[in-house]
Amino acid sequence: MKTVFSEKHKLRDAKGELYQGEFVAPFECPRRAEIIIDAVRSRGLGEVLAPEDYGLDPVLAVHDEGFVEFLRTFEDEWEAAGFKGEALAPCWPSRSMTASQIPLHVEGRLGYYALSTDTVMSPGTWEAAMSSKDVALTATDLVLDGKENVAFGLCRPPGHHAATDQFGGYCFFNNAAVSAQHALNTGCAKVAILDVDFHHGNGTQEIFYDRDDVLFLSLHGDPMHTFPHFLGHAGETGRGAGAGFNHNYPLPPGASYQMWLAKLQDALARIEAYDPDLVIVSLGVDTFESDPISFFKLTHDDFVDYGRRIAALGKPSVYLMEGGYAVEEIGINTTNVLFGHES
Ligand code: Q9C
Ligand code: ZN
Repeated sequence: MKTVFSEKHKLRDAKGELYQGEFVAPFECPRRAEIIIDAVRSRGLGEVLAPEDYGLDPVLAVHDEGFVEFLRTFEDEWEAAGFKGEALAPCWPSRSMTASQIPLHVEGRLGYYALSTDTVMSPGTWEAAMSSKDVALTATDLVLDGKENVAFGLCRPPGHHAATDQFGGYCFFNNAAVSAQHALNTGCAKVAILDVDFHHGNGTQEIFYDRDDVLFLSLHGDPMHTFPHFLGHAGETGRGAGAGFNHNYPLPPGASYQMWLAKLQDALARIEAYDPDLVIVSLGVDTFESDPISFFKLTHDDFVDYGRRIAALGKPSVYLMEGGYAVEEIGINTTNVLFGHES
C-alpha cells in the first residue's frame, strides 16, 4: 500500500494545550507522524509519496469561506493586534448568546470560529493544515485513478472534528470531508466515511448531515462521557434528504474489542448495503488500551483484525490519519490496521 506524507506536518507544533486545568504539551504533536512514517518504512508497507498541491477549491467545497480566511489570516491579525503567544478564545457564542454578526476583534473572531479550548492557534498551523488536506486528496486520487485499491494518507493535523466553519479537537480542515467531496466532484456517486477514531467525528457528521450521497458511520466513546460532549448520540441519524445516512455507535467507558467489533459489523453491513464507490476510513488509533486520553481497550492485534474486516468489503478504500496519542505505539497500531487490510 502506498502512503502519502508531507514533512510540512511539523509546522503544526503548538507549545500548549489546556488539559484538565493545566497547560500541558499537546497530545497532538509532530512526533506522532514521525513514529508512524518510521513504522511505514521499517515494516515495508510500500512506497512513500509527497502530496500534490490542490489549492483551496476542494477546501471551499465543504468549508465556509469566512472560516478559511480566518485560518489563513489569523497569525497576522493576532500579531497586528500586539498579542503574543498562542491563542485561545476568551469568549464564545454559547447557548445564551447566539452570534448574529461575526465580530471584528481578533479574539471575538477566534471565539466565533473555535469549538473547543484544546486547540490553540499557532504560527505554521495554516501551512500544516494545507499540507494535510493535500496528503488526503493525493491519497484519494491514487485510488480514484484506479491505480490502487487502497492508499494511506498520513494526515497531520487530523480533521474529523473540524466542521463547516469551526476548528477544534486538534483539527482545522476536515480532510475526510474534503476528500469525500472531491471524490463526488470527480465521478463518484456515493461515498461512505467510516470513522473509527475514539472520538465522535462531529465535524464530518455536521458537514454531511443533510445529504444522502455521503454515508457517515462513527464508532466512538459515548459523548455523555467524553469529547466532543455534545454530538455523537445514537439518535442522530441524519436530516431531510440525509435522514438514515448517519449512524453513530457510542460505547461506554472500558468498552472491549468484542463490544466495539459488534458495532463495526453493523457499520460494515450498512456500508455493504449502501454500495459506495469509495470508502474513506477516518483512522484514529486512540481506541488503544493505553491511549492517555481515551477509554477503549483495543490491543495491537485488534487493529490487524479490523483492518482485515474493512478490506473484506472489497471496496476502493482510503485511510486518512486522525487521532492516537499513545505516541510510542502509534506506529505499530496504525500500520497494523493497514497490514491487516492487505492480508
Ligand atoms: N479534557 C482527535 O483525536 N480532548 N482529537 C479534550 C479535555 C480533545 C481529539 C479533553 C480531544 C480531541 C483527532
Ligand atoms: Zn480521537
